[in-house]
Amino acid sequence: MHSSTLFITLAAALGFVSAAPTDNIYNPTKTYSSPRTTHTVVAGRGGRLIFDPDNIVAEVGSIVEFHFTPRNHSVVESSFSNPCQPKDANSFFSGFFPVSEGQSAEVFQIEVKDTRPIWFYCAQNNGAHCQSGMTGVVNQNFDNQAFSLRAHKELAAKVQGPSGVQANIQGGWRIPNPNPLGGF
Ligand SMILES: [Cu+2]
Repeated sequence: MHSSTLFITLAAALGFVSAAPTDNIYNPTKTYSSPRTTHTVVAGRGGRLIFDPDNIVAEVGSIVEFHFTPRNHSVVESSFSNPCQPKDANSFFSGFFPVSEGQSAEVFQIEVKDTRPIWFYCAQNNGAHCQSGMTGVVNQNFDNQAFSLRAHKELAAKVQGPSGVQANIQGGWRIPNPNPLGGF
């Protein structure tokens, strides 16, 4: 064992130093050592009940940024097998974005924290958006078609009753659109 490592190990064992804080909280004001990739998703593009794209491949550490076009869309994290409902109490929720034309002044960003699939839907019940096709996934398991986005959409189409929402906006960052002139 290297002597400095031994010292740290001994010091830690004796309570002289605490474990280094883990940096797993996104801080937009912080400078990261490498640029973060941002994947843009448009909710309701062309007036359709879709996320475009709805099947996203994103590396760990990248950002998925949702933009919202007319109607009153949202995005909520769900699970493969229980579409149109939040996965759990910690599932991200963007809130709703009433938009009459163009796109929302704010966007909702989430961070891809690991390689597991992230399922999501729009919780707008006026028009049954989730059941009508507003579902999507980040990092689908392409090796197992039993858990494909297509299979998820088939499950979602069968959901009876309203889609679930969260009580609060959470699990991401609702911020002014960083590229308002991007257009769609
Ligand atoms: Cu919607």
